[in-house]
Amino acid sequence: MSLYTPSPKVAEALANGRPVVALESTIITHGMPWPQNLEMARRVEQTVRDSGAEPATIAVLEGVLHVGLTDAQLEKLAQTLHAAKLSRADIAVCMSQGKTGATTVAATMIAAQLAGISIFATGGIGGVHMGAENSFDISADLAELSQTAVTVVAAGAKAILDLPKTLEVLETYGVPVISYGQDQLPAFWSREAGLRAPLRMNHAKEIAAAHKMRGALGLPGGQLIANPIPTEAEIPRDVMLPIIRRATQDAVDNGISGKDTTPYLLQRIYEISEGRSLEANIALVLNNARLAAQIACELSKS
Ligand code: PSU
Ligand code: MN
Repeated sequence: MSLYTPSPKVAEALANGRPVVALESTIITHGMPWPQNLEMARRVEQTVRDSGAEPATIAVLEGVLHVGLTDAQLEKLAQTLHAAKLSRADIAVCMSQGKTGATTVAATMIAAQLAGISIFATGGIGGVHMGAENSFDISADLAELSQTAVTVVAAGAKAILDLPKTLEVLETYGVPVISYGQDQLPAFWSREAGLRAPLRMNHAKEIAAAHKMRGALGLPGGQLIANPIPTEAEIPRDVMLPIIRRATQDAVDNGISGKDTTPYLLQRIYEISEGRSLEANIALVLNNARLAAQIACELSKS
């Protein structure tokens, strides 16, 4: 029994050593409203192709772990109302029970590694939530980055999180956090988090070389590439902070916890910002897809 099913295009690219970029699916089912979610997913895939790599959107459909979806599968997933949100803890259960679920950063990394894909583009990773000193809510994405050798291109950690604590945990786990083209850590919708990133690189080639060096050293984890949202699409931090604060308070008032927290906050921020956060979210994902494809191309050169 094969553990995963590659799409015909992904199978061909992998067999020929062509660059492939993994893409997550929680952003499709738990992040954006229909039909913008499908439109975004298609544009992200096209951006990867335009940049010279093959996109592999990952999801579990009726128990089958798909690495690369056909357009019909993508459309069906985008319309699925009750897909499960799959992290490391959930993926095997979903597959063994024949259910449908969308993969988070952690689960997408697991599937990518299984299929031999080294690069993955997403919006923002999960991390340490505000108030984690009481709730203990720390995303499994961080532990995954410490143990699975996939380079993840994101616009930093989602700015709904406690970013200083997220950086500390990543440091403890030995995950390189590399800001792309600037010294500041980006903050998802905003270019600057008000924090210096631990590392900086300016070229896809350097990122690919560092990925290979980790492998050569036998280090198990991945790298986080923090790619700032394009200037013309950003929502400045001083505009976002009160919106994030209000959404966070609403989550507390409504007793939201666990896996529901991230989707709830993103949805509330979308409502409070009157759709502006969604536009920025789409722009940053496309930007990350482009950089991830460039890194994948560099990696496949040697
Ligand atoms: N993007 C969205 N909504 C989400 C996520 C991304 O628009 O829910 C997911 C990502 O897949 C990320 C996950 O890996 O949130 C983190 O959730 P948690 O903190 O529950 O681990
Ligand atoms: Mn959590």
